[in-house]
Amino acid sequence: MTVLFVAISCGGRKAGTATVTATKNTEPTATTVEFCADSAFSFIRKQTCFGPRVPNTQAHDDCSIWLAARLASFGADIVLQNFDTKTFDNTTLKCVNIIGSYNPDCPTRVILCSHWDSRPWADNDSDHANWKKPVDAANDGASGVGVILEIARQLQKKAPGIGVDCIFLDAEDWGPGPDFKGNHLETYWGLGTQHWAKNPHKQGYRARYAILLDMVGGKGAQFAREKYSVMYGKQVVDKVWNTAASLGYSSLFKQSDGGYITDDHYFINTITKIPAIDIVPYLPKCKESIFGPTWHTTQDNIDNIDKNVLEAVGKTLLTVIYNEKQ
Ligand code: AHN
Ligand code: ZN
Repeated sequence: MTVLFVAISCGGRKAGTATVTATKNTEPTATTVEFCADSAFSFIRKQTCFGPRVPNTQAHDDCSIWLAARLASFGADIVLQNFDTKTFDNTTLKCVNIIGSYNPDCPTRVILCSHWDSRPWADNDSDHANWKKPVDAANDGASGVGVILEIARQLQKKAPGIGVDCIFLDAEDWGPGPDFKGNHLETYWGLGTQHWAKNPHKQGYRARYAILLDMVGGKGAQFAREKYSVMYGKQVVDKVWNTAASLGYSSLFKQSDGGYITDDHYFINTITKIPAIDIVPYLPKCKESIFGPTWHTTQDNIDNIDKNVLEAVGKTLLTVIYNEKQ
């Protein structure tokens, strides 16, 4: 019987000793879960130091190698998914989705994902002269990746009871801007996710749910219950928002409705049917954008990242993961 127990467990706790399981019923809390915001911040700064990670550039190439190496250094099993994709403006992009797995053989899995590419144009900038410049994308790209990398570092120190897949998705942000005259299609966004969803990195891949982190480091960020997330994964939204509240983060994770956001989670939901939610800012009173003042501007740089926001998101998600049982 011990063999069966070992076969269905994913590691993290020692098999076979009744005393261990009996004393393991304390739920993780903000004080027991470790997440270093300085570390997450340094992972964000490192990405921005490559320059804008726009597909088909050297910075994009260099950063992809660093991300895969970093994830591997934290003990994840790595799959690199290389692919070409075509944008709304008929550009062919050479792309890579980067997947790092913990407890790879465990059938019960959770996905943490974020796009890692940078938008090629700062076309929401108040200064028109900046509209053709690329975005540093400290928040819109690097922040989610930085938080996930720090979570990965913690997962190596303390294994979760389930499988976790960290997925860095490419080519999210090459959607049409305000000058575009044609039909706005949702499929112009999230090109890397659409590729992964149609070609999962493992045959027959399934997960319990997916959590997307998009722009999780901006000063003044607030996260409302995004509407596609509620539509497809209400229980996951409840779990994450309730966990955040239990840790004292209800001023960031608001119990109010956001909008419908076309983002990577939309394609995970519609293509794979894995329930996927989006942690994305919703600031309806912000004059520049509902995503915050730096969205698709030259101001989306490391100076506008708030470590307290990184910490709230990181601790919430690590707590959710450590509470997950098979
Ligand atoms: C739209 O603006 C339609 N979707 C936002 C998706 C996005 C862009 N996330 C980050 N950058
Ligand atoms: Zn963007």
